[in-house]
Amino acid sequence: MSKAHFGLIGLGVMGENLVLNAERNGFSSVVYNRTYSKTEAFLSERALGKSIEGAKDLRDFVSKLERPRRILMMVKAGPATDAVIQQISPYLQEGDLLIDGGNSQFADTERRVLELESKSFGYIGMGVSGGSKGALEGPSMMPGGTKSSYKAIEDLLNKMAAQVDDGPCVTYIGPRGSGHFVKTVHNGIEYGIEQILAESYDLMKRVSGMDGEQMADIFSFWNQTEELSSYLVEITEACLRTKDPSDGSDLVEKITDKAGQKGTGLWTVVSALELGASVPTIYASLNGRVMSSMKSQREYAESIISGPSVVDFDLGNPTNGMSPLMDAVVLSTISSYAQGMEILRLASIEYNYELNLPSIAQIWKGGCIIRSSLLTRIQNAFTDNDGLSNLFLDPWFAKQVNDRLPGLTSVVSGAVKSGIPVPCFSSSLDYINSYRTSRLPQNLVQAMRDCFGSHTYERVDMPGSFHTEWIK
Ligand code: NBP
Repeated sequence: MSKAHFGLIGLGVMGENLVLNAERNGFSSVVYNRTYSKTEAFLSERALGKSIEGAKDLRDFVSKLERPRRILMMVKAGPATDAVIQQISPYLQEGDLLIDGGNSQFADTERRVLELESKSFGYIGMGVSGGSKGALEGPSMMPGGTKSSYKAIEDLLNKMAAQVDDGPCVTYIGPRGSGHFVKTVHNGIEYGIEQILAESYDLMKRVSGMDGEQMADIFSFWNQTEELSSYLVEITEACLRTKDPSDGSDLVEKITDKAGQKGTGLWTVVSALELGASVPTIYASLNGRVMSSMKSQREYAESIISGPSVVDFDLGNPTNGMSPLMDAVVLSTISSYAQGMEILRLASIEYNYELNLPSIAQIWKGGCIIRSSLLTRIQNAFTDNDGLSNLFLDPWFAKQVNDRLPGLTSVVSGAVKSGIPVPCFSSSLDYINSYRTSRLPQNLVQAMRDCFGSHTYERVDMPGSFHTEWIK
């Protein structure tokens, strides 16, 4: 019997869909799952009649694969991934390739690449985005590791990935943990955009009194504009149109307002702090989720702490897509992307990842959760100027700020007067206002530091390092 091209470990929602995708693209497969009943169920249902066979144990699994073996692990990140590596390693032979497609922390991947490659196995840490539908129909994939290991799966990944005008949504990202690092930052950007869209919904509902259908119409309008056309805007419209079958009301209003954060958002912010990247929009979205989870405290606080009543301020005419509100969403969304790209730029230098920012923007244009038409502009901005230090310095993005800053400002100011929290809108406004200010008040911070700690300071009018006895 001929051996299979490709092996998959982990029949969760992602693993099942990815292996069906590989098989559809002509790669016969073997699957293994810790709990064998799941393998049996998969083989007798979704995999029935396809070139997919199952294995009861790992010895059987590797024996059914052609050499050098190409094995994709889709298991929970962390200890489960280490456990699978440990269990399969005794059966691997020189040149075999393990691919971790889970949401692993990039530092774990750095460690695993060193360990596995020292045993002459290949190891690829690959971020996968697109959820279950993307996994089946074509995800965006971010593989990192040695180039030779990537070459062994390039054909497979090119066929499995989502396809956009300028190619498949997969490319070699860089060495070691770079693939998982880029996926982490992708998720950080995603956190930001989700919170931005949620803030716009909150304002439409609480300030303008709009219902689900009316709000969905605005998202539909936005989705037809170059600046906001995106998967997340598209699904927000769908969420807002969906009714509770029990009474026909807007289902979203029945959902508890608590959002979890699984790790990648946190890792993005921690990495940004370590790298010295300014990411207030992404941080605000993470904090928004943390604050949302403090439900019982918020309920009690509302009963004892009062705030201003909602004032009637202008969010714009719905027939024009509520332009000030759209301005706020556009500039905040650009801020989220700009901050994510800044993390990648600095990580590329610090970790020697040699990241190609235009290529990363290109592979995010299809298949993944943050796909949007803005990514074509982002790709062009970093192609036109490979030394671009911030997206807002690109002429097209600078014009967006010049045109839309008054709208963002009026929305934040109205929300502040109404006592409505808009953490991503207000952080984005501060980010832009700080970035466009050549003289910030940190001169006074420097004076204080020199006063209490003799930290010294630099002067604007002469070179050198200075200290003053501030308190005589
Ligand atoms: P899960 O993250 O729910 O993982 C389920 C799989 O992990 C099952 O096959 C399970 O086996 C296996 N597993 C666990 Br849990 N512990 C194990 C262990 N100690 N040894 C061996 N296998 C173990 O599945 P998923 O949602 O398909 O996600 C898979 C990976 O892809 C994760 O890292 C996830 O973060 C990432 N990811 C998910 C999405 C998404 O939209 N869901 C998107 C992108 C990336 P069992 O059946 O025996 O319990």
